[in-house]
Amino acid sequence: SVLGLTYGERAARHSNPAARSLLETIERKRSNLCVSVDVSKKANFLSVIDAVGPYACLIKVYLSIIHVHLPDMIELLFYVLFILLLDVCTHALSILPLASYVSLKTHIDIIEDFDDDLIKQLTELSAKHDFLIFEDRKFADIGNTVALQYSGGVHRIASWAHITNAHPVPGPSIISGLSSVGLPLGRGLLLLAEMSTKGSLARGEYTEEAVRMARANRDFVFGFIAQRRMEGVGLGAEQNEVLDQNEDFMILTPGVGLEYTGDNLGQQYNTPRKVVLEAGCDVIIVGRGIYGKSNTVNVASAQTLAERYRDEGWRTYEERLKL
Ligand code: 5IU
Repeated sequence: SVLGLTYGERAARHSNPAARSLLETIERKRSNLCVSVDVSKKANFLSVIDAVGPYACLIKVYLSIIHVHLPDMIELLFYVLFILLLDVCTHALSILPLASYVSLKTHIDIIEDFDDDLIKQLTELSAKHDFLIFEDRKFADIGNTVALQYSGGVHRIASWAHITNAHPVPGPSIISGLSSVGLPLGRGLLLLAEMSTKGSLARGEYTEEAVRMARANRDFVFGFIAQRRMEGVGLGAEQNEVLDQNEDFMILTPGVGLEYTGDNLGQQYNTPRKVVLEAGCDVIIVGRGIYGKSNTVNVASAQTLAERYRDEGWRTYEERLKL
């Protein structure tokens, strides 16, 4: 089984460049820790990443929670108003007979207005500390829309994020849309097969379908956000499906904490030990367990905790190898 192999040995089993590079980074840095930086102020965001970078193989970000600067915001508002006005006019003309119904739908993410400095600094930190960047965008729309969201808009995610993720809910077309942008750039995709939250609907047949979708797209989808390994999942005897011995999906697992069991908004935590040893996951994703819960980020303590999670994750992996 995959669990008997080292991360380095598994790198050669992946054709996707982002997957290979992640596995090599894990091996080189002896770290299976991904730090999740859900910090909304640019200065804090960058200083946490600079502090924890040496201990992480991967940094997970979600750039939409970074506040837009005020001047940008005003410009953005004018732009949105202009688009809305245009949309109202065209809608009003075309659906005049149905005048009671005017609907507007925008994707604010695909509007061009962004200061690239944050991306520049993030990319510099990624080179300085030797980690990959994972934008936790959780795409969930039709293929055409996600391709636009991934390539363009404010954040131009595909241009800097080595890895991103998507909900399987729209079906295989979401992978086609994203891979049309990401594959030529050497990017990789994770599917959200399960969630860590209480009452999650991503279970049972939904999870099985997610794994089947990934199997059909192994050049681009190299793993899952999940709480356990997926080797046997979605293989039905009735369809004569057997496990391909070369299959090696990476499992990246959020909901990891040493101290807490959850928060008051449905998050549930497991220890690194449980996640890596019992559930056989490959990368632990840790956020508030490292950068804390308050608005004022304590960089020194984030650094100490990142080191602690890295050591715990790596020790447990070495223990797993010996099983
Ligand atoms: N995240 C989860 N659970 C999931 C998925 C994503 O916690 O099932 I999918 C994200 C949310 C947050 C990070 O960005 O992982 C976990 O942060 P904390 O360690 O602070 O709970």
